[in-house]
Amino acid sequence: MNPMKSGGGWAAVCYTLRMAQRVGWWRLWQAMRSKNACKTCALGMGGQAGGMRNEQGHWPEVCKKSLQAMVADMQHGLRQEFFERYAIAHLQTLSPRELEWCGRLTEPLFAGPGDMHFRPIAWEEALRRVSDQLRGTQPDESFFYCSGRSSNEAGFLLQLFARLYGTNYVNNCSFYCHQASGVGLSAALGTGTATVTLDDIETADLFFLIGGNPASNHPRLMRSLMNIRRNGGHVVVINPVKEIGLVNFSVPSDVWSLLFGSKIASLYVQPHIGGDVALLTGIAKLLVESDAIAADFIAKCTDGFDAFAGQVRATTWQEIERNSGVERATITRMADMYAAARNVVFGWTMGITHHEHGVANVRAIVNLALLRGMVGRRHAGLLPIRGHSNVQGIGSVGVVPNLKQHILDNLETTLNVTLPRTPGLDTMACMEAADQERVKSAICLGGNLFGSNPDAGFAHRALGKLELVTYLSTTLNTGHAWGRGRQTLILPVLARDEETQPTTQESMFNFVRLSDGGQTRIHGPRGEVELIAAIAGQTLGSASPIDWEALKRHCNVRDMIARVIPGLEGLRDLDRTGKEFHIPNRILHEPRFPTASGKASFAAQSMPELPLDDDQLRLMTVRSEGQFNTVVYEEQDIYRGQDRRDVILLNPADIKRLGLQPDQRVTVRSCAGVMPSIMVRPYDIRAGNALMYYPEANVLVPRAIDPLSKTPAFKSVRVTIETAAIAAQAR
Ligand SMILES: Nc1nc2c(c(=O)[nH]1)N[C@H]1C(S)=C(S)[C@@H](COP(=O)(O)OP(=O)(O)OC[C@H]3O[C@@H](n4cnc5c(=O)[nH]c(N)nc54)[C@H](O)[C@@H]3O)O[C@H]1N2
Ligand SMILES: Nc1nc2c(c(=O)[nH]1)N[C@H]1C(S)=C(S)[C@@H](COP(=O)(O)OP(=O)(O)OC[C@H]3O[C@@H](n4cnc5c(=O)[nH]c(N)nc54)[C@H](O)[C@@H]3O)O[C@H]1N2
Ligand SMILES: [Mo]
Repeated sequence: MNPMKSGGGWAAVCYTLRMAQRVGWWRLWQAMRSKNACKTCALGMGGQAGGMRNEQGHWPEVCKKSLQAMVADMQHGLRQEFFERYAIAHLQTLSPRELEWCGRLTEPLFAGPGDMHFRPIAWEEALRRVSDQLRGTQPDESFFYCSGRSSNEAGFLLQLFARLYGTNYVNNCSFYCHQASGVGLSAALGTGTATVTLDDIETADLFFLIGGNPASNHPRLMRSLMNIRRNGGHVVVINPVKEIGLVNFSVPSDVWSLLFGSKIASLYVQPHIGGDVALLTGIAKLLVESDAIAADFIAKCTDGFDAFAGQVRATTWQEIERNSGVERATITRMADMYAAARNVVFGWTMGITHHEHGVANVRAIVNLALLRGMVGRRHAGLLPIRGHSNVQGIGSVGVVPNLKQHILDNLETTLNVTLPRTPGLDTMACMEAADQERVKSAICLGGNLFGSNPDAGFAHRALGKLELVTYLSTTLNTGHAWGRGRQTLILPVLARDEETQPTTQESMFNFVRLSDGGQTRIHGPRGEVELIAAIAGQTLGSASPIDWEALKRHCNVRDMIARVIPGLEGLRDLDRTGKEFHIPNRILHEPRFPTASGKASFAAQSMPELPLDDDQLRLMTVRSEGQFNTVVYEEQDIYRGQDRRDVILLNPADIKRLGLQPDQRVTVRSCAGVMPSIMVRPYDIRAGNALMYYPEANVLVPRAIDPLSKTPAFKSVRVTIETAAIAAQAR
């Protein structure tokens, strides 16, 4: 089947066969079947129901990314000779893909100032180096970053350690991801996560999919979208790019769909990058002006409607069409579909959050949902489609700069300790503090802070000023090569399905999963919890009010979480009962909202001004099908038909207007950086906009952030394109 006609399908099946060949069929089958939450996106597969099973119990649910992640973890261990042979300068020449496939990290590694190579050191020395650094500096001279793949137990322990050590400089990758969703939803509804369950989605008759590409990034959500269409419902896609898998997708676990493909989008609308507020305001305007609104619900359950409606009425069609790039006729079609639907779910991803107006985008979605009473009942609601498999859990257990007051109080009374009250710092603020030499060390639990950061040149410089950067990682990544401090430590850790004790994770539907762990595949790495407890014990010493040895046992950590984090009480008996659970009071099936007034709020949003000069384009930086964030598994992007990553995708009209040719090499420039030798490729993207691949394109992304969520505008970079001819003219 031509991959350009349909996403998923045979390509995914063939890939699975190839991967199985690589590590052995039986080993891979066993690994995929084990009772562990899936490691990739936050849809929440696996756990006690057994691998490859979703929250509705459907089997087999498998996607390429979960296989890739599994196969990468099943690699051989890196040998000592590797680091003797290859200098850091050599590691810097390797691509993210090459680094990932070097093998698993097995020994602690260290590089000091002037060292040309990482060298293996003993665990004892490694632990001593971290604790000496922390003991020799003030608490607010260190920050703690956590990615979203670690367990609840590890995340909780990391933030507990940081706070007992004395700092609130604790954050997670959500600041570069869905923070705008958390901030926007909390302000509007009093809760920052999904209001729906997986069942609600499939019983909806209209799904708005805004700014996301789940065909590649959340493939198992595609079954739900397919089911909505099969039941006679509709899917409206809002995306500047025509993502082929959102037009037609072959769900590999469904025979009919695999053979013939499934239509996904009923209507595909391509606004300008950043044009969503305008587009959604247009839909709201039509509904308000034709009175197609849930007047009763609005009167009883919401506030702020009048100001919102006033602003929407006052906004002109000219402004809406110019700002969104979408014609009134199309917006009218969308409004008609919305008005005709009974149960509507709104799902969104990074196309919404990666903007300086990310929170405004989220509030615009909530406004639209409230207009027709689509929040606070079954079969309808709001779904921020989360990224990392446990990013939501990491936030729930407190890996955030500013803990909620009641959690802070609980921690203090339960543990009989006093915790710092100084304001915490978000991720970008920590990076800026590093650059200004206000902090001296960083501890990173997973992730790749260098690779995920905007302005790669800045990230390299800022991390380079730190006295010590400590990474707890499973495999090598560009951060180890380019995100080094004056001294750098890499501590190898186990993946969740290798842990000797169970761990827990939380899905985007607020469902807490228990992962059994598994057998040691590889000798050397340590469990994350064990390691954090060891560092904490050694740093805080015998004066610490906490028995860190006891906390090396995961069940003791779960018990502590259950005592201090409201909603996670179910963790206490989880080991005994195996009973996974929904966190209470998050799914909103009743029109009562956990705000002070019990009501949900509308908030008028002004349309962001996004000016472009004639020779400029607006660039989004996105994922390909063959990567998971900064980890690139394959160079090609089969869905977008690209065989390489050093490309810029442009509308054919822009290629012509700018006097370019397909496959021509150009230089792409922004205010943050320059990327030479990038290949021009035509693509179905709204004219005036461009697409490049993250993480490479982070060279071009400036550090501008949304003031409310502190999230960088990864999807909105003003760039110009230079050809050799232009460069010669300039000379
Ligand atoms: N295979 C794979 N799966 C993943 C990941 C991965 O890297 N690889 N990463 C995980 C993580 S951490 C996350 S956060 C998610 C990310 O999942 P997505 O958000 O789907 O990922 P992105 O590639 O960032 O793509 C965003 C989509 O938004 C569109 N877009 C860009 N700008 C705009 C805009 O202004 N408006 C609108 N309406 N759309 C826009 C793009 O065209 C693109 O289709 O995926 C998770 N799952
Ligand atoms: N330009 C641009 N930049 C972006 C984005 C974008 O769309 N465009 N997206 C942003 C988003 S949404 C996100 S979430 C961030 C991602 O930012 P991060 O979460 O910081 O980065 P990842 O690439 O997911 O981290 C991968 C590394 O985690 C380690 N790892 C894997 N499994 C485990 C484990 O079980 N335990 C531990 N301790 N380590 C493990 C491996 O060493 C691997 O190399 O990037 C952001 N940056
Ligand atoms: Mo993310």
